[in-house]
Amino acid sequence: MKHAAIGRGPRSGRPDGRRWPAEVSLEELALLADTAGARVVGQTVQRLDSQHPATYIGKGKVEEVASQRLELGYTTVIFDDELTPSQQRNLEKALDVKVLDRTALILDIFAQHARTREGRLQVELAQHEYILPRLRGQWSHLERLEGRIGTRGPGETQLETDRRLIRDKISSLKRQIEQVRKQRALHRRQRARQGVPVLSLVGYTNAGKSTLMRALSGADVLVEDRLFATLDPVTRRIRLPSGATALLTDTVGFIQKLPTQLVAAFRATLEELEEAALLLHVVDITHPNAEEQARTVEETLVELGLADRPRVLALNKVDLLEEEGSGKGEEGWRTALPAWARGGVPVSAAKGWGLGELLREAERALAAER
Ligand SMILES: Nc1nc2c(ncn2[C@@H]2O[C@H](COP(=O)(O)OP(=O)(O)OP(=O)(O)O)[C@@H](O)[C@H]2O)c(=O)[nH]1
Ligand SMILES: [Mg+2]
Repeated sequence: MKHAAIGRGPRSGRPDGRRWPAEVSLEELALLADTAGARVVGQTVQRLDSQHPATYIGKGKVEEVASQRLELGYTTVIFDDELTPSQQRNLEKALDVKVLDRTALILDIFAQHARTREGRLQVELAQHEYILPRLRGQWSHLERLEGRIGTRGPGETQLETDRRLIRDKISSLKRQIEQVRKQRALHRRQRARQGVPVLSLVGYTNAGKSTLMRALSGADVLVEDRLFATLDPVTRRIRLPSGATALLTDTVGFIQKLPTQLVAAFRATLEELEEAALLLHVVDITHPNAEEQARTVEETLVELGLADRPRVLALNKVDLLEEEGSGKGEEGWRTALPAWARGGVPVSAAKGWGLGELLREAERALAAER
């Protein structure tokens, strides 16, 4: 599959548009496309004060993209934002290729990667909710959807039948997810009774949460240089420096412009964070947008109602800083840390550096909370 990616300029009216230059966000979209198995053959940005109601980008831009079709040979165009169903339809008509938005792309990645039953249920729900307003009796572009098994009701068109089937499916998925949530809530209460504090790893996708999970607990979790490697939560028992035990959980990473449908769908999983006595916020301190990523995570935590939770900032991948610092050693990169990150604990999950200090800091924060 070949993709062209399109982003909108910084005057986009989105609250995070200022901090995330369109080009940076577009690079991230390219990584997402790569994770989904596509090859990016071209990118373009248009600076607009507001999106075009019918086609998101302006008419001239649509023509420009259409005119590059032969040269680039793209088969799909991905927009770095959420498109309305009618914008998507109009663009597909005008460009005569499949048009996806950021939400559809992330949904696709999640569908490919979710392994556990509840993970799959949550993705399926988000997919069905995404597709419902976009249904128009033609091909539906998330093909995993179990098409038209349709026993058509009296006087129903195929489209109405499809809509009804999808609504039924959504209700059934919601019921199943509700059961999962109840089970999880029960487990949480049981664990809370045991009085073992839960430390939850949170952070931007690819920050190194699973690597840290591995380093701290020995858990054989998946680590990959890829966005959204982890979707299903994992919990392991660890020992704190004082000798006390704690539970450590690893879960799905956050990303800017995380589709609202996914936040809602992943509630059952993200609710695991509710029992966290402490959040270990993992930042890839070597990433050019580390600060924006950290802020996105903080904002997502606020949205999830976790603003008050004590947290420790783990500044991960400092081994890479040391390499860059060409032998100046620890002092070299310590002083190179940006001001916003000064309160954090420098660690290297890959090399096992700073883990003792991180856990000591975690215990201090836990004690202060009590
Ligand atoms: N150099 C270096 N690389 C690291 C370190 N920690 C993690 N990585 C690499 O960063 C990439 C992402 O690591 P993961 O542990 O999968 O990151 P994650 O936060 O769990 O990512 P998602 O589950 O995809 O959200 C992998 O290629 C890791 O090998 C570190 O301390 N140093
Ligand atoms: Mg992970």
